[in-house]
Amino acid sequence: MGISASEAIALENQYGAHNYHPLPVVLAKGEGVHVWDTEGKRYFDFLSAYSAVNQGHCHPKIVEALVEQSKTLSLTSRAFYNNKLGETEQYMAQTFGFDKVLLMNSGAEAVETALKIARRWGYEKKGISQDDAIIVVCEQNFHGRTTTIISFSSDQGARKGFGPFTSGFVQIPYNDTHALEEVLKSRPNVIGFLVEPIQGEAGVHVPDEAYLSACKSLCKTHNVLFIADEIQTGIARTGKLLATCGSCNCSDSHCSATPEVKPDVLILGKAISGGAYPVSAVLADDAIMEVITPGSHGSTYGGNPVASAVAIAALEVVKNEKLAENAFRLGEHFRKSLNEALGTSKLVKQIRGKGLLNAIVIADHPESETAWNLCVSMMDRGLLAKPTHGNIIRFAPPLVITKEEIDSCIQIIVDAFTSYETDWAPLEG
Ligand code: IF1
Repeated sequence: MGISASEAIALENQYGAHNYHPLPVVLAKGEGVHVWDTEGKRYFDFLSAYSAVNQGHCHPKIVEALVEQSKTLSLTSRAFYNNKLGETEQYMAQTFGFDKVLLMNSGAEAVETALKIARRWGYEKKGISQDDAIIVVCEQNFHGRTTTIISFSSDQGARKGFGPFTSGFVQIPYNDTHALEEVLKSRPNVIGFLVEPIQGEAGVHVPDEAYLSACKSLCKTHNVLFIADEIQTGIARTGKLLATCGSCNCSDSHCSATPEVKPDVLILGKAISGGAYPVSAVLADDAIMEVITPGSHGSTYGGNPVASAVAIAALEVVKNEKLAENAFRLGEHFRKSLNEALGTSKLVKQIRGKGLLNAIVIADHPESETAWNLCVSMMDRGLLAKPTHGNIIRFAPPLVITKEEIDSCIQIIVDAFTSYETDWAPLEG
């Protein structure tokens, strides 16, 4: 018998920094779309570790790659070549349609890497004077938690007390091509536009259909790099291999691969390794990636043999199990079913999303406990989801979920909302 839930929570409380406020559940096992707590209760996981476990928990093919490579050669550093990195770089470059790949570990590291590449490109290729480069970002962005990245965050909770901040960033409203055009016209030193194809953390904000292609063409007109952060939206989450789905080579029949939306710089993370090992990547063509020269960037673990083996296995699962097509089909079904069942509920302000990245906006104040209480109620019924920004509940199951399983989950969600609504009133003010 392992540690009890209360013991696990007490230990984290005493010995761990308090940088999260988890739901009161202690998980001990994961398999596919399910996780089990320390008492053996089973849940549907509707967070997927923030879309890192798209392939399902502990996917056997990914675990096998992790174990076998770990027993053979785990870490060499890049001071020497190894027999796994080159084939992984080739596999990723060809899968996503770019010349070059730079492997890192966390998503934030990959974002930082992309910013450095963009800045150096701005000085060496666009001719901006040193240290004058500007990168445009969107309000309500989430790109990670390093000091430079929070320097351009609009979330005071992520910034407070962490200054001084890095300069060289300008914020514009999301989903506003006019705002982007204005800043590109007025600021000649802009060298990049960093954007999430869907703003995940902000609450699953899906932009207008033409937004990304309009941004791409504005960037082209003004010789600015279009930098897509697909750390959360990538790897089949939104129903296509990439939410930008430029000239990628995915086999999905519905993929409207439109080359004009191909980013100049693509940032991946999370599900690129299926939740088994931290892997992130920056992809770009030679004319951009060649600004990176020996000694100008690196990482102890970046692109190590285990990361390489796990990433290939994880991407193979996405392709072989047609996860993008499943996400597309079941995402449509999920939103349609919830709208039919909860569209008139007083509790629901909006149901939105793309593929299996969805959210319900609760018709209550962000300061209210309603979203949290609904998540506790769903937890009691066997489904784990978490609120973001107070009144928005994100629903993002592993993409291996079946129609039968998602129908069971829809029932759990509807039951929780329906029973909660009977004696609920919105927070005053
Ligand atoms: C937390 C959020 C999600 C990301 C995008 C970069 C990163 C993330 C679009 C950085 C990471 C994670 C981080 C985690 C919670 C989670 C999250 F709520 F914070 F924003 F998913 F929405 N770009 N997102 O979503 O990647 O360095 O974490 O590997 O920090 O609480 P990372």
